[in-house]
Amino acid sequence: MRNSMGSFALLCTIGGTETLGGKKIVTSASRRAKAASPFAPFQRDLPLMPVLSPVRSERGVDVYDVDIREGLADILPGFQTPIYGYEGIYPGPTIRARKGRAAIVRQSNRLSFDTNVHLHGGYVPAAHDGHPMDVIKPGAKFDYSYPNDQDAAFLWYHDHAHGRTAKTLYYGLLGAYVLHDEREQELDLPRDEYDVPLILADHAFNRDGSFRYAENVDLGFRGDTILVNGAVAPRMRVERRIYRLRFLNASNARSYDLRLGNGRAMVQIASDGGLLERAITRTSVPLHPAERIELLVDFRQFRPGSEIVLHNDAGEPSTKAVMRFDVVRGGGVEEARIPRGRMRTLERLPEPNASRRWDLTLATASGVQWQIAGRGFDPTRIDVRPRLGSTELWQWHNPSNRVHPMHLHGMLFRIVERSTGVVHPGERGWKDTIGVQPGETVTVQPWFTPYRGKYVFHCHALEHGDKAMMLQLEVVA
Ligand SMILES: [Cu+2]
Repeated sequence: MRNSMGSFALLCTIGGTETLGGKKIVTSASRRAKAASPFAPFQRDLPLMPVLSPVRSERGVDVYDVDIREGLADILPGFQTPIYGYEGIYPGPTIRARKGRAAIVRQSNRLSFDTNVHLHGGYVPAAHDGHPMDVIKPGAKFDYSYPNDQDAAFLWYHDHAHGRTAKTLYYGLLGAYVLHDEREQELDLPRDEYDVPLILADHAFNRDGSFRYAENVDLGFRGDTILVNGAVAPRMRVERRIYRLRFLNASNARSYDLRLGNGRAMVQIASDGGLLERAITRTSVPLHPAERIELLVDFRQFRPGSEIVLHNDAGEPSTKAVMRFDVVRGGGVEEARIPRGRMRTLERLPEPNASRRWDLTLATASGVQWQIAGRGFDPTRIDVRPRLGSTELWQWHNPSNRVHPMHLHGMLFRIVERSTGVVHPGERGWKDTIGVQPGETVTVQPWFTPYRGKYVFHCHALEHGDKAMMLQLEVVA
C-alpha cells in the first residue's frame, strides 16, 4: 500500500451536505493483503464505457435520458469507490452521435447540490452550453439540445457548475461524446471495437478505497495513481489490426507526455476539433487537461504475445505507466487503413479584427485566486463582445510557473504562434483547449461562430477555473 492510503480523511463534502465518502463500504482488504498491490499496473483489463442508447428517436432527433447520481465504482479489487456519475457510473456512458442528426440529452439531477452539463468542444447554442451560472437544481431536469452540425470530433461532457468542478469532475461527473461523420467513413478509419475512447485521470485513494482529494489551488490536484477508463493503469488486449485510440485528459490539473515503449510510431489523425489536414507520425504526444488527441496505432507490426507499454514521460515514478497493449493474433481482414493523403481541408478564417490583439496575462495575485488579464470571473460582467462570424487574435501570456490549459466554450480556435517555438503540425487543426507553458505566450485565433450569446473561456486546470480564472464573452450580431 502506498503512503497515500494512510489517510482516512474524507474531503469530498460539497456544500456541506453530502457524505459520499461516509457510505458503508464492504471490503475484503485483509483477504487480499498478500495479493499484488492494487496499484500495480497492468493487473486489470481495460474497461469500456457502455454506449448510451436513445430512449426514443423522433423526427431525426435522438433523445437520451440520463440520471446524475451517486454510485459505486469497482476500481480497486475488494473495494467500492463512492462516486458521482452520469447514470451512476465512472466514467459516464459514452454518447455516439452523428453529424446532421441532432440529439437531446435530458439530464435529471438526483444529487443534493446544483449541477449542469457542458458539452466540451461542441457547437452548442448558449442556452444549452452549460454556462457556469445555468444550473440544474436538485430534483430538477434539463433537456440539453445538441445540433451535432459540426465535423466529427471527440467531445466530452462534464459538470460545469461554478466553483465546484474540481471536486465534481474528480468524483466522476464526466463522459465521452463521440461525434461521427461521413468523411471519416470515406477515410476507412478503424471503427466499432477498433475505435476506443481512453479517458485518463490521476487519482489518490484513502485506505477504505474512497477517492482522496486535497485542494491545492496553486498546483491543482495531483494524484499518485493513473486511471484509464476508471481502472488503474490497465492492460488492453489488441488484435494485430489498426486501432483508433481517442485520448482524453480528464485529469484535474495533470499534463501527460505519452510515448509508446521503444519509441514506436503513433499516427496522429485528429485534435480537439476533429481531423487534421494530414496524418502525422509522432513518437511522443503532450496532452494537457481537457485536450483530446486521436492516434492510430498499427499493431500488425507486433508479434502475438508482445506487450507494449504506453508511458507518461511527464510522470513521477508511480504515474509513469499509463496502460499496456497485449497483442493477440486475432482474425479477419483489415479493412481500415492509415490515411496517406489529405484528410480534410481546414476552413479559411476571416481576417482577424485588426483593432485588437488582446493580451491575456495568466497570473495569480494572491496564490488562492487566479486571474486572466487582471480579472477574476464575474458573471455580471461581459469581458468581450465579438461579432458573430468574426475572428480576433488573443495572446495567452503565462508569466506564472504553472501550465494553464485555456479553453473556450461553444466555438473553436486555431493556434497562430507559440513564443517557445514553431506550432507543431499536430496542433494546427481545430482546437478548443491549449496548454500554455510557464513563460510562454501563445497566440490563438478564435472564430466566433456559429451562435450568438454568452459563453465563457477559462483555465481547465479545474482548481484554477473554480478560483476564478474565467472570463465571459457575448457573441453579438
Ligand atoms: Cu490555470
